Amino acid sequence: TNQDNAKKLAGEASLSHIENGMTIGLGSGSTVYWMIRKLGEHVKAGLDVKGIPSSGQSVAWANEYGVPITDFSRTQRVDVAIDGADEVDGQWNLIKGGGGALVREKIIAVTARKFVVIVDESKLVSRLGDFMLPVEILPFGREVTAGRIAELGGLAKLRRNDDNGVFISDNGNYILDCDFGGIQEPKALHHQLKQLTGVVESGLFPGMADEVMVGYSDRVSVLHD
Ligand code: DER
Repeated sequence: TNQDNAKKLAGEASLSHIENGMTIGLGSGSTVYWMIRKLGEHVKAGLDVKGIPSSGQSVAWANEYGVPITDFSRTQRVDVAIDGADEVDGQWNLIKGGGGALVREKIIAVTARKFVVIVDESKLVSRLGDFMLPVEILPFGREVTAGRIAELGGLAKLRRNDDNGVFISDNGNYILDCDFGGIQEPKALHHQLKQLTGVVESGLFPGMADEVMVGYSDRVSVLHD
């Protein structure tokens, strides 16, 4: 489809940020898929890079396409992190977490010297919030944590997986998908959420993207750098 092609174009274009010897933060999701797949081709052609994966999914793709993986016990330097997003607003604030990997994605993104976001055009919004806001929380006391989020104006729904069991993140936590309506002040809301006892991390990535590469059906444009 056009959207798949747009994701492929954006994913592959992001390799322009990758040089020999780099450690790459590997994000998660179907746009990152195309980046990892293309990166594997460059590794086969001799490129020397290592990836730090943000999810089991990105580990699997790195293995499938031949991208060597490393971890923070071996290096604490991430030259560039490349990841997708669910929404990008006009100030390049993001909502992430649709794939449930937001905590590790954010640890990688805040560590990286450069954070590059790859999206298809459908992710561009004038205001964040049409997409639910994923918030990772500790399982203990989830009901009272959801109550504290409700006091901030977010209607929280416990994420379940396909067989209706409770979704468990790679970190052993739960995810609440929260409906705050439109989010005018993403940075402020993120900090309010982070203060709540029981909240691990929010899917708001305010002002973190160094570059946003947007795929359209026939081209890629760099919206911010
Ligand atoms: O879960 C995430 O944050 C992913 O990056 C996700 O938001 C991107 O999804 P997509 O590339 O499959 O659209």
